[in-house]
Amino acid sequence: MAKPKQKVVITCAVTGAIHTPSMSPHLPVTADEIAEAAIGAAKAGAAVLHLHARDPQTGKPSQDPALFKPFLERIKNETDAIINITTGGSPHMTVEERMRPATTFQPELASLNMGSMNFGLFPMLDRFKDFKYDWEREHLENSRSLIFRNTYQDIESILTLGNANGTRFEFECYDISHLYNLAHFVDRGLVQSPPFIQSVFGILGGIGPHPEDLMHMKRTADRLFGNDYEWSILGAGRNQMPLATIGAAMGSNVRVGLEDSLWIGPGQLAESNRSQVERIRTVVEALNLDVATPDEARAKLGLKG
Ligand code: KMH
Ligand code: ZN
Repeated sequence: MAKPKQKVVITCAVTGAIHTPSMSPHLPVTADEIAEAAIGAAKAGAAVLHLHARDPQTGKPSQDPALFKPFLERIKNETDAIINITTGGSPHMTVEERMRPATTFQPELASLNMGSMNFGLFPMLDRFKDFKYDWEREHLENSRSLIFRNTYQDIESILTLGNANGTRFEFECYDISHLYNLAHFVDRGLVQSPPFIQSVFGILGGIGPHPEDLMHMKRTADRLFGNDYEWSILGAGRNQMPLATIGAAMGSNVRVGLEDSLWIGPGQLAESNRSQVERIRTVVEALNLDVATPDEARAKLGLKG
């Protein structure tokens, strides 16, 4: 009998807190723009929508729940996609600030960053020179001296919040040590199986984007978690599509979206989140794999629904 085809969960990270409005006219900023981008991504095949909010006037990242509410309502009304709310916010924010929207809305899924690290955004200053708002340049410049703080206590606070609310996690692992941190929390019984591991490649401060880096992450995850984890690949910037393609061919789920890359091809800005979802969907189907529906993704990730 033919083996059932693997169902690949596509996550779309719609706007994030890394890129700034002057970098691309296509980056969603207002609640309507975020809702439309998310709904378009879901229609194209994204089962999971990873969501941040921004100040509608300046595009500055914000964790104010009042800014999440209008787009969450629209997305819930118009799609069946899984809502994944950030607890990473921006590396410039305190952990208390970062937890506010997940505390308020108790989503099915929330991100959880698995270690403290340098988070170097300043190399983008080589490419982007003209900024409409002062905060955009400061956001990149200040990354020379900030730590993206995720202490054991911070991680435990977010895990405790999720466990109380039935929220499960997209465990963002930017380096090998983050997998060991996750294994530590699994051993302590604070993480339910299977953990959904979002392995992040190509952020300055984390593991690089070479295929050998991807292999090392996978081998380490296999050794620590056996078959009992769901793996997903996130490549930053130009690494997005190549690494998602390698990962999908090796059995991973994939994440795309303008949070992680503004591009659809060399030197070519993506005009929408949807276009990146469509591109990776084509790749997944060309690999003779199926794209998971939201309900199939819920079953794979063990979500509350
Ligand atoms: N921008 C990604 C590399 C979060 O929201 O928790 C990391 C991220 C963090 O998605
Ligand atoms: Zn994010």
